[in-house]
Amino acid sequence: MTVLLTGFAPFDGAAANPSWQAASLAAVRRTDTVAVELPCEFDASLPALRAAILAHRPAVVVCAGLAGGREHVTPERVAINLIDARIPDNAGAQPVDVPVVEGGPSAYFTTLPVKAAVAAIESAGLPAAVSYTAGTYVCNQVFYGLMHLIATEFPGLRGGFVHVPEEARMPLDSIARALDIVADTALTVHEDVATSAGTLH
Ligand code: PCA
Repeated sequence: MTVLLTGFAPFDGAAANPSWQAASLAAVRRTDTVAVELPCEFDASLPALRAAILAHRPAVVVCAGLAGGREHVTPERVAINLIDARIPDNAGAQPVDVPVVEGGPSAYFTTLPVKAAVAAIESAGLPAAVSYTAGTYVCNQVFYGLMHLIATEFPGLRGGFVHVPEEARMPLDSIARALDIVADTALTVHEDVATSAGTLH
């Protein structure tokens, strides 16, 4: 397998998580991709991700998560070494102001070509934007943990994170197509495009 796609289990009382539904849909449509569901639990998420990387030895890892309220598919650029959980995870843990990795760097940048991915998703007629925050919950933890695994154990692996909208805002089929495009872009574009995708606040 060349690509590992992950999505999350439902959390916060929801019945489903479109990140997992779309990741599994994208994987069945591709011949080079395996999809793995990660638990929405601070203690279990990164061991599950590491086990999946060891089991499948992918060239590219794209982790996806739900960002309720976002209207775009948003490839994330920056992972921060901070957990500040606003709600408990699925195991009841709610860590506040702790690092993802004790002693790790403050942040990591994605190694996915996020601007090229956004351009390609838009070319397919779907809304996309680069995001500069993955939050401070399990998604950012997994994103940071993935980049730390790449930095310390899996050099050469390309990886990053994509937040996706709720199904009410974007059909699962479209979310799956967007993840498919992110995977293809990661496999084919080795240097990101230099156009601006920055924000002003
Ligand atoms: N979204 C949450 C965690 C799991 C998910 O799909 C987040 O953005 O942190």
